[in-house]
Amino acid sequence: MRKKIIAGNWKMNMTPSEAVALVNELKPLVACEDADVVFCVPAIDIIPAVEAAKGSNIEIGAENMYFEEKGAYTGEISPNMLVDAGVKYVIIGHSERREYFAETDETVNKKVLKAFEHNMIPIICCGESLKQREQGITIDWIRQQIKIAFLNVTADQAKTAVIAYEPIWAIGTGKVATTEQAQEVCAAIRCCIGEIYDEATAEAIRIQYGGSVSASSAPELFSQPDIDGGLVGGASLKPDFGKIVNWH
Ligand code: G2H
Repeated sequence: MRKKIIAGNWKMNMTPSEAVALVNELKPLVACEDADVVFCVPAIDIIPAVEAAKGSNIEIGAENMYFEEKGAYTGEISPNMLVDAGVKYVIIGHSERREYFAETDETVNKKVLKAFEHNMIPIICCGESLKQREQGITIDWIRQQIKIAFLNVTADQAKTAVIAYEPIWAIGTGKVATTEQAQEVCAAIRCCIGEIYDEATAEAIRIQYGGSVSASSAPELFSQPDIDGGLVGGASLKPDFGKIVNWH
């Protein structure tokens, strides 16, 4: 039985003082024993958010990370910096990073390997555009993203990973994929992991749905056999996030 994982992705929102206020506001609302609750926050909010979340069930995650250890990479954040700040989860390859910051399947793979090397859990994003969905190549596209993201990742590492399926056309648009569409792709992802590794790895890995998840859409989505929770953007900044975490 896989434990659900509900993660907020704050994106580029919240100053450090706003972050502290939001963690304090949401802390009692997201209390929950049967799901892992993660707030992925902007880099500058990590340290105050970790401090504010102390004593609660909230884990603080990062929204991105560089794949080198240290050096002349102006503006980047290293894995060690995140670990030292108290980060356990890191989002890798969100479609906004792929679109605006030129991330590729190859850089995603490098970051995934680096996250595991530092004992962090990557939340690995994949998803198709509207054009790809209309062309009928969604599953092929996602399978390719997954195969490259997991190159050289061991089965033991893969078992602990989180994959977030986020159809790009559903991100921040208010258009949620239908439950059937989300379940179909999440099942295909699990099948692909089974082909790369084995049945036990496919059964262990957690797969989230992301894209305009709300308190009203969460219960049906999260009840699907292959959907193990959600990566939540806009709604993770509001008290509604408590309802999403406690969806059942
Ligand atoms: C998709 C999601 C969080 P939203 O990007 O990763 O954001 O819920 O606002 O669509």
